[in-house]
Amino acid sequence: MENTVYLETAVTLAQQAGDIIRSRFGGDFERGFKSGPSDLVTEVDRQAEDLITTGLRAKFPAHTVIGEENDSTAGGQEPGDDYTWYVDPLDGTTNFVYGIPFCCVSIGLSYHGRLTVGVVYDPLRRELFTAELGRGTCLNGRPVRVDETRKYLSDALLVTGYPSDKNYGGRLSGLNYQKIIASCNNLRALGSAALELAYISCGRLTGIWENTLMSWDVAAGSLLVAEAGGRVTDLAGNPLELRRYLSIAASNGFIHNELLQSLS
Ligand code: 2AM
Ligand code: CA
Repeated sequence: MENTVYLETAVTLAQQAGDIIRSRFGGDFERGFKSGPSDLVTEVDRQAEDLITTGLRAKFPAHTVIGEENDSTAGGQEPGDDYTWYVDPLDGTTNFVYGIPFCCVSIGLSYHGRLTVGVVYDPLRRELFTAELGRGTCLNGRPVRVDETRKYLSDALLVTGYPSDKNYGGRLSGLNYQKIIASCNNLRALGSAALELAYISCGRLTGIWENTLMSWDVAAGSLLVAEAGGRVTDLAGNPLELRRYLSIAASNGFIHNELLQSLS
């Protein structure tokens, strides 16, 4: 019951932040760099995050709020004992800056380290993905499931991404892309991990892996996948831990072991 209040708040704030993103998409905005020239941030990221974190802190003052652009510990902050919010105000910033319409707002909530609420909102298509622990995943209010027709990696449409923080690019070198591409149906890199996870939850994509993401990139999306009947682990097959530079594999479940094997 209480989770419903949290979900409703997250939905309202995600939609308000999404309104800002939609109104600024394709226009002029101030931009800057974080770890280097590929690691972009804009005034829109900051405005959207301020709106969400201010709204969450006003409504739930005892909760911890971890946001991408105000993260004083660079993702190293420990989750609060009780409720911790993970906010990515604009996931897919590079797409946004280049005018590619694939980005979203992502808001997740954990309680004692367990994800309980997830919201991913694509403001450009007005697609709202929501999940509550134990109550399934919805797209614009209608229940969705992962793709249960593709049972083998050879049928799977996979997606991955590349770190914009070049210090972590070395993590890609252990992967045999040729082997992975040969073993699946095809591979995409769409540029927003949160929205890619949402696409797995409604069956548009079959599986994802990445190995340099932050908690706010995956918190909401991983609950969407799990609640839609899919499976989420790290690349070693262990339960996902929301920490900095995490690795993630998420899928419809059927292909999961094959996916992990092809990445090892
Ligand atoms: P962003 O758009 O908010 O930066 C692309 O594959 C995905 O990786 C996007 O979700 C992107 O989030 C994320 N990403 C890229 N570089 C990152 C970094 N240095 N830290 C955390 N997430 C990153
Ligand atoms: Ca992000």
